[in-house]
Amino acid sequence: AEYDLVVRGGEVATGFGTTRCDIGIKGGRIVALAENLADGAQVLEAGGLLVLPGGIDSHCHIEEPSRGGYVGTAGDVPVTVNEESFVTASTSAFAGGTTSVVCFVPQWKGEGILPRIADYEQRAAKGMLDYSFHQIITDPTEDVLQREVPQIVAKGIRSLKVFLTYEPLHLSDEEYLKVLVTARKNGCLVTVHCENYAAIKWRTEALLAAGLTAPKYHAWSRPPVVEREATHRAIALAELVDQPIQVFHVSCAEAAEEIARAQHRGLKVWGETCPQYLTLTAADMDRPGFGGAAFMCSPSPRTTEEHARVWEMIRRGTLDVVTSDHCGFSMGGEDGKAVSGRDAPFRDIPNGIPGLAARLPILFSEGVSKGRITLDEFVRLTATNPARLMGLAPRKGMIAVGADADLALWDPKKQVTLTNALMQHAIDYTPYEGMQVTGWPVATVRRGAVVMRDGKVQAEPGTGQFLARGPYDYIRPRGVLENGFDAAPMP
Ligand code: DUC
Ligand code: ZN
Ligand code: ZN
Ligand code: ZN
Repeated sequence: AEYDLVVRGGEVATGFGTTRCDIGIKGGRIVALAENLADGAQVLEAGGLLVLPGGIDSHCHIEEPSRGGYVGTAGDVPVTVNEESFVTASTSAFAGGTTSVVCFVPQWKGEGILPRIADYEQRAAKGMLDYSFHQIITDPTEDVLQREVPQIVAKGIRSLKVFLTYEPLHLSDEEYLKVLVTARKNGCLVTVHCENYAAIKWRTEALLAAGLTAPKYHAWSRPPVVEREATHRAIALAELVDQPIQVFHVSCAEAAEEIARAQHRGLKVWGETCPQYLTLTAADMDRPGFGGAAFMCSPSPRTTEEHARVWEMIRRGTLDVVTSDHCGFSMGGEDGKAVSGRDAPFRDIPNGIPGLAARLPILFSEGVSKGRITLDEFVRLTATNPARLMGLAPRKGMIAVGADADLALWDPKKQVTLTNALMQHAIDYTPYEGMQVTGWPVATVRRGAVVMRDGKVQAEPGTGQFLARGPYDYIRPRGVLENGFDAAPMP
């Protein structure tokens, strides 16, 4: 046969508009887009279905080793590894129509980055998803910045991730500036978790001193103002250095407005949000006992009024990427949410929720099915834009001749009630249990292989590929410098 696989008769949402055609696939790539293609060795009938680029989830925490990573407590915390492995994450992602991820390599204070990356490369290679990495920087020593960062860039890692909060992870302004300068010199994007460390610490201590320790006080410890302030500061320092950044997981309009202002001034600043900031609220954390921990992530879920404002920021294009920030901790067991006990104060409960499989169905249902965004916008938010911003395009994130044949076949009418079983992840719950969605992935194709059909995932562990990223235009500095003085000259 001329093709290994033909996807026939679907409504194809390419990332640049929608058209009805067949897709011819050979050697893992798309080689033809036309009507009435000849048969392939294998045929997927897509009549009545949408055909989308496989989802790109450019922000997820998978099998991430950490030392007290996502709790607010200082001091000696045992080393744990995120229980979502690359194999379970791949299964979950394929079940939800996602085919590539960008996940995180940690750095522990007092150590370099190269030893961790060697470990993490081995872990990731065991999965089925295609993957790239963001390198977290928590200890920007001269050796890390001058010697190690150029080496990870040479490996094809083009994004550095920094935290402006979390006890063992946060950077001072001085440290953040150093990372921005290093990124500029080496041609990397900087991604930023924007919340004010000192403000959250002060409020948390006051809450705990007042006996307000239940999960719902997590939201009280970090209101929108701490996110807005850190977003403003992250942008201002990036402007000073002339370094492109992406602000991660924007939860509220006032933070998004900082991004909009920066974009209006022509800065290379992008904003991401996640389904939790469109569907979950602080009230979800307000339930008896430990139950509220299931919804605890940072930034905190807000209110239904805020959801509408975040949608508006998506509609305006201020927020142009939607990721899961998948960071799962099981409710049961001893290493998950209850690592410090089931009556631990909110400060000691790990932050993060699982969402790899739920991301596309929730955004499609809340967005396209409910008429808030178009199908085209949905594809750009979940695949095309993240692929372009992360330097994975045109290989990933679009349906085009020459691109990898990564596809999600989507039934736009199918009504599904979300359950944990449907998520097919390693975590023992989903925060979206019982949510009704309209629209569901019925098949997933990764580089031409049908890896999911009707919910059944079939892929050999170890078949995921590392996606090396070269230099790319998106993240080139603007060349606009205060006083015309280049304090961070590029080689
Ligand atoms: N927020 C979370 O909720 N989990 C992981 C890291 C983060 O920033
Ligand atoms: Zn974060
Ligand atoms: Zn401001
Ligand atoms: Zn995250």
